[in-house]
Amino acid sequence: MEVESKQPRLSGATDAAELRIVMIGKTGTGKSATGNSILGNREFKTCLSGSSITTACQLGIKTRFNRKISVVDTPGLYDTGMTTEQVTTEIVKCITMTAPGPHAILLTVNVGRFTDEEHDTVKHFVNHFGEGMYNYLLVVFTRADELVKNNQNITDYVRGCPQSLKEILELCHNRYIPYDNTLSDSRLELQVKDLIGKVDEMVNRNNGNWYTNEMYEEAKKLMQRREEAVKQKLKEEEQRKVKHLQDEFDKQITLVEKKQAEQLLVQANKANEDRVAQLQKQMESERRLAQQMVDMKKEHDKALHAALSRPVTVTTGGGSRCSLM
Ligand SMILES: Nc1nc2c(ncn2[C@@H]2O[C@H](COP(=O)(O)OP(=O)(O)OP(=O)(O)O)[C@@H](O)[C@H]2O)c(=O)[nH]1
Ligand SMILES: [Mg+2]
Repeated sequence: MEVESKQPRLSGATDAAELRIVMIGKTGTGKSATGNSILGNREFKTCLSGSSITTACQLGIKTRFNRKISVVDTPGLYDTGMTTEQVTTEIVKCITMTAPGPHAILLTVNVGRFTDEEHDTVKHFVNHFGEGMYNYLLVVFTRADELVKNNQNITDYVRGCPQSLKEILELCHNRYIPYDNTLSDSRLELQVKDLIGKVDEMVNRNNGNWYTNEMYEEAKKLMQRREEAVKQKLKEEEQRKVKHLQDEFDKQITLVEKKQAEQLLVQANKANEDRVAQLQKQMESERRLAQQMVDMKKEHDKALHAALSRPVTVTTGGGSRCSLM
């Protein structure tokens, strides 16, 4: 994705007096209002409604406190009516709009409940801008007036804030500032000076360096590599699932085939047994028949023998009888 902007760019002057700031955060957390207070005029549109007002990056430049201050206001994430991808494409423009890069990335967070969406917002930016962005991050706790109303101070608030927020604060070296956009002009100006002081401390810590386009390109490559790795992992998982299903299917088929073969064997055995029984029956009846014939032959022979052994009496003409032996 090529980073480009139709907005006017800074001349590229990078003297110490210059300060380039990018506002990021969830929708409605006060990015535009805070950007306006830093510039000291109503450069960006803000609104009371919960839905997103800022839909495109906008650059405001003002010379204030002897500094050339440029602020890029960005669209918020969530409740924007735009997809996260669309918002990200737009937000990425903030880097070229602050060319050669922003000294500070101000993350606005409303004091109060730090939601999962707020946490995801930060993670989303870190995914796109890389872990290196923490070096340039300052958390601006907007709606600090509510802390005052609740007799709370920022230290207590941070001490009691969710672990996910504490982790973010730790990663950006505990750089945060309470911020009240409802203050009167004079007090607002003092607050802006405090904020700029914090930003300057951060710039010093970064040896005067700023977040650069190269860092972004590096983060983009890293993200692409991560996405590729995730895609590859998903693909491998999918292939593993398909293979597992195929193996299961083959196993079932083998089982069915084995069962069928067993059934056929049982049937064949049964048919064999029937056939053997039938043959045995047939052989038995044939044996009985043969026995009968033997018996009959015996009877016949016996009768013949008896007949032959009886003396034959022949009556002669004289009335005498003689026996033939
Ligand atoms: N009470 C109070 N209200 C604030 C403060 N900061 C901002 N607001 C209000 O919160 C609302 C949202 O502020 P915006 O500056 O428009 O918020 P945003 O982050 O730019 O919102 P999107 O452009 O929609 O992403 C507005 O009504 C502001 O007046 C603050 O410190 N205290
Ligand atoms: Mg806005």
